[in-house]
Amino acid sequence: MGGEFWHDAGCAFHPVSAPDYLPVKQLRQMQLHRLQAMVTRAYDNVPLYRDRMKERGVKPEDIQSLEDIAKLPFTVKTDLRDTYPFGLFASPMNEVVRLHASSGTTGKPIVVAYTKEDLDVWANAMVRCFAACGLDRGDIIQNAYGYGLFTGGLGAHYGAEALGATVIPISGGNTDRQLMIMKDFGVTAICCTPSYFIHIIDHAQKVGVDMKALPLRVGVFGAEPWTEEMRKRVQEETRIEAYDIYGLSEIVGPGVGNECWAHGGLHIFEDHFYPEVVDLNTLEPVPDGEEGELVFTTLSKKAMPMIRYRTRDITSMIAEPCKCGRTIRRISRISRRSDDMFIIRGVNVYPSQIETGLLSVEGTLPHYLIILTGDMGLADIEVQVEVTPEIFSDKIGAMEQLQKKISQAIERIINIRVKVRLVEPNTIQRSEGKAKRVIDKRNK
Ligand code: DLL
Repeated sequence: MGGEFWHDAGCAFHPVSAPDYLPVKQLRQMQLHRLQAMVTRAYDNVPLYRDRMKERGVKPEDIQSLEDIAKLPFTVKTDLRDTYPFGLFASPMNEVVRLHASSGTTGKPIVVAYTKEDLDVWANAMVRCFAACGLDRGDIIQNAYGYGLFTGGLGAHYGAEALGATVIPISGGNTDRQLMIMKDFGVTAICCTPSYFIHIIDHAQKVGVDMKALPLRVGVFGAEPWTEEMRKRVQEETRIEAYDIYGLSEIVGPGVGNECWAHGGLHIFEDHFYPEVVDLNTLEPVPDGEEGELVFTTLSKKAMPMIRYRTRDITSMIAEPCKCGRTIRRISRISRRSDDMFIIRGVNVYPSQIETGLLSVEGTLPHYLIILTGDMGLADIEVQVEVTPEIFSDKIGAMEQLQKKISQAIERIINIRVKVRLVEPNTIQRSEGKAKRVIDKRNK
């Protein structure tokens, strides 16, 4: 990746990142103190937490070690819905300075709250993300995450400012203007969803902007799953080093974790967000290296503490120390959510597996849509894939061959045959934020 060089040159260390490198013993002590204070606060101020803890016969003073976290009840998304809008707040409204909400596909959104101190914690975590991406003062960061109720825009914005970089609050969309500003302002880093960046690359090709001629050198991509194959494509088409950033509204927004130059998983800013990985069925902790559901407990948040929040994201904890020297733990890249999964002829399938198969075939584009039809138990799956204009206008033979190759590549991964349909360029809807990859038309 070439990152090692400038790390050695000392550029990647930012003073705000000091907690990333704490001796582990000290880090654990800090986490325990913060956990105890947070649990007390949650118990005293949030009826849902108090009732759940009483049901389990746990009191705040029972938390004497980090392992005691297992005594605490889990929290799930429906708890936020059921207490809509402000039922999980632990601070009085006159201390809440910001609200965000996640759109959600059905019904009411979930609402999250921040005190002034919470915003500082968030900015701190985001500075550490940017520093891990090798960014600093002097960088010009184009922030194309959506501004508004979504946490991406403002989260990255205040982090970039706190870093001392120059931030361009462009938000998502208007790709022509994105490219113009990128070129004219000498942008060195872009923040957006990976799917939107792919769209930017496509558009640049169409309008004759040479991405490789731009000073753009870092991409901070997250808010949706993306694959190593996608990283390869992005890095081939541009001069960008692509970093994975992870987060979720319930915990803070972007900035819960980030890759460093070693690109070997995401470091979790665990002095603020305590991670556990639990078995999907038993909810018991799994050993390092084993996959399970990621669970977070916030350690510093005042307005809306989260106790053992079940993210639905699937990952594993990486036990080995990172080459970068950070002592905060890493999780493996999040390629899927437990609720993303669909079952086709008895086989569990995740959209990211389809992406991996598809992009392993040369000549494909990362524009695809998975369409599920039929009855729940006997569903059919069709993958629509956009092809380049050259291939599309070519003889039928080339199309057929490509179709077969893609179908075989996907089958090698998921062990079942899927129908692949090649579609004309620009027919699959582009996203400015999170891409929609699956259309579920199954009879329920
Ligand atoms: O997506 C916050 C965010 C903004 C993260 C910008 C990164 C960059 P939500 O809208 O609440 O918050 O969605 C959170 O998105 O539980 C994951 O399923 C997914 N997700 C976020 N980052 C990644 C990532 C923001 N790097 C949900 N890889 C999470 C895979 C991701 N999935």
